[in-house]
Amino acid sequence: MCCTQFRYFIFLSLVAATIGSSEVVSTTQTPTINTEKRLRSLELQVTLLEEKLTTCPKNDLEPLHFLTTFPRDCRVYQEKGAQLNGLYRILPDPSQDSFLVFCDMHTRGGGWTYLMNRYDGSQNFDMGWNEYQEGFGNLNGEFWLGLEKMHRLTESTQVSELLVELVDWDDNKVYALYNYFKIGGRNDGYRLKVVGYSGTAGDSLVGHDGQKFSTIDKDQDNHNTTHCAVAHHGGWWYNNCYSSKLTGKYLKATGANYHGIHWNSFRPSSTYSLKQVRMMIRGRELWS
Ligand SMILES: [Ca+2]
Repeated sequence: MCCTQFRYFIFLSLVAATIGSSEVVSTTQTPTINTEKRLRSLELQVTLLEEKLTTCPKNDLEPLHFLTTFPRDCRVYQEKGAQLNGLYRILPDPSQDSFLVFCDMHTRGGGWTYLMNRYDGSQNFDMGWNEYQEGFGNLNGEFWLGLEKMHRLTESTQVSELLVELVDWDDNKVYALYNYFKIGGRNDGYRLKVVGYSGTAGDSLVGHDGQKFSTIDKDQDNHNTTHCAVAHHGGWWYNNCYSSKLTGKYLKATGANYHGIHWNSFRPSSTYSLKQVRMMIRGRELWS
């Protein structure tokens, strides 16, 4: 079914939802349970149709800006009933443009927005500042979402938790969960704020707490004599230099010292490079 038809269905669903709302107002002062169910069902249908629309070519999506709003993040989509992993259009900040993200609706309760994903080495991560700022790769494959979007995502909620999932070449799977994660703005060098570790991977990220982001063409690390991103590959919140680095070269288990994908508390060897890594966040309000 083509995108135009989906748009038409969305329009009809919105009209139906509007009619349902009018009935609530005109027939009773307090909505009945059936009316609420009907509205929720229509809302879900609209959400699912919007989800299918995200697979349309970008040019075909532009006219959809007439839609008043998109959910803030993947967690809100999940609350509206979305159950499928895949691409969703979100709007963390209504004063700026919406954008696509990959949502995971199953892992550890679901509602996760991916920040990065690597599993086969198909995407080069030896990128400069502009690329790390704006994002690169394929959202349905390997990618880096981009520092600006990470900032907007973590600014839009009071609290974001971060989940890091790691797999080594023996297929051992571990995770690190942080109950507070935030990325500062452009003028603050996309500074990392991360605390509250739990999990099975060991904590190799809190040592980077408070650091600005560095790339091969921008040294904002804490090492006086080394440009860490040049020495070790991949942009990261380098300190002096790192205890984790998920943007290194994809080396298939072993390679040159300190060049690979590392999470030291999981696989400490400086020559060992991980097989699969991904980072995802989930927003929540302080009172939830
Ligand atoms: Ca330096």
